[in-house]
Amino acid sequence: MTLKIGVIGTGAIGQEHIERLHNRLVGSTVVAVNDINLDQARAVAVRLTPAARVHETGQGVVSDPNVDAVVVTSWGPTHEEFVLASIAAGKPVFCEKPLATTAAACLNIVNAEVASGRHFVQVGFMRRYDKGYRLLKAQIDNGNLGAPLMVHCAHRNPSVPEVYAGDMAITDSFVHEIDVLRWLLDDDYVSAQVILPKKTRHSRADLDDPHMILLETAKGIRIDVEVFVNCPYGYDIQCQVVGEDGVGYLPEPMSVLTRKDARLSHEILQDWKLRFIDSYDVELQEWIEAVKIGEVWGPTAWDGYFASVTAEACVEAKHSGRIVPIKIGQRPAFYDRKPKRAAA
Ligand code: NAI
Ligand code: ISE
Repeated sequence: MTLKIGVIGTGAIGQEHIERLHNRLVGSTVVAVNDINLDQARAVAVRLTPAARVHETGQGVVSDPNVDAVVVTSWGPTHEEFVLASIAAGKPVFCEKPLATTAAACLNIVNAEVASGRHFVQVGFMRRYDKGYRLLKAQIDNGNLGAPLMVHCAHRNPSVPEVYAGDMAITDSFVHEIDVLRWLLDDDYVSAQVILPKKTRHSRADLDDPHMILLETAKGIRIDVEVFVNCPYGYDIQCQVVGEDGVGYLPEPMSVLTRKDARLSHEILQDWKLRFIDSYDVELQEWIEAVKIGEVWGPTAWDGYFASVTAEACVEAKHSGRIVPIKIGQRPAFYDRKPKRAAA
């Protein structure tokens, strides 16, 4: 069976996902698309998936009887509406991160999914599918590093688009570390603190950049993350786990070492598209396979909610200058289940 997918949002990652879902991965085809910028949606359809129907609205994609499952790749503030509509229509939905832009909106999704009695939602936290993070997690889980004590990370982007505003360094970028470190350490967060170092001259006037974010986990592990989104040299994701017995490093992306012009050098990637290309492929291939057997085993709506609560605490910490406690209610038993194939 070929899974027929409708995609809402044909911008940067929408185009990437349409291309992989339609042309590269096995067992899926894109049959419907929409973007609020209809001209763009039409142009993307012509280029990548000519037979797809271009809908005037995202809701049209969700209710299209030809669509088996929905992929949401529109801007964050639109996610809640399209994910709730997919749940109401009884269709599995893969939603890019963040699940929604407020914790309250994420909770609405959690509540709707729990009330539906079925697991419909997967959030696009693709780092859980990255080979490097998986190898690092194996080192932690098999005890080779001893008990983790500290984690040092960096999340560097060379630049950000105009729509990137306000506290998106936390809610849109750092949200990846929030999710992947919780998964890596199998731990929850209890407090957040944010420090603003001297601002870079490369940043727009309305953005704070960089940020230093400190998290404390329930087990007492201390995490520091530098988020620097106008880092001129490139896209660079670093993670170092310091354990009682050893230190584990996230592997660098593979690249050829060259000797040229009196230099030894490695290429540095310039964006997330190439840095995580394999992770997106694995993430969506596993999602296709899960959906086909009526399952969802990737990051859940609860994980999306947890990330959003943590991000909100970080935003409060940034603006208040205080250490903010992170309090999350009891996880519904609905999310305790062990999926048939717990991939991530
Ligand atoms: P983008 O701005 O390139 O594309 C978003 C598209 O959504 C635009 O074409 C816009 O016109 C469309 N859109 C906005 N409102 C809409 C509505 N009501 N209905 C239909 N379409 C609408 O942004 P980008 O970079 O593609 O990001 C999209 C989402 O994907 C964001 O949530 C972002 O955080 C996430 N993302 C995830 C990445 C990852 O590594 N997992 C990487 C990049 C983005
Ligand atoms: C972007 O939206 C992504 O999700 C990328 O993975 C992240 O590195 C970048 O900072 C975000 O803006």
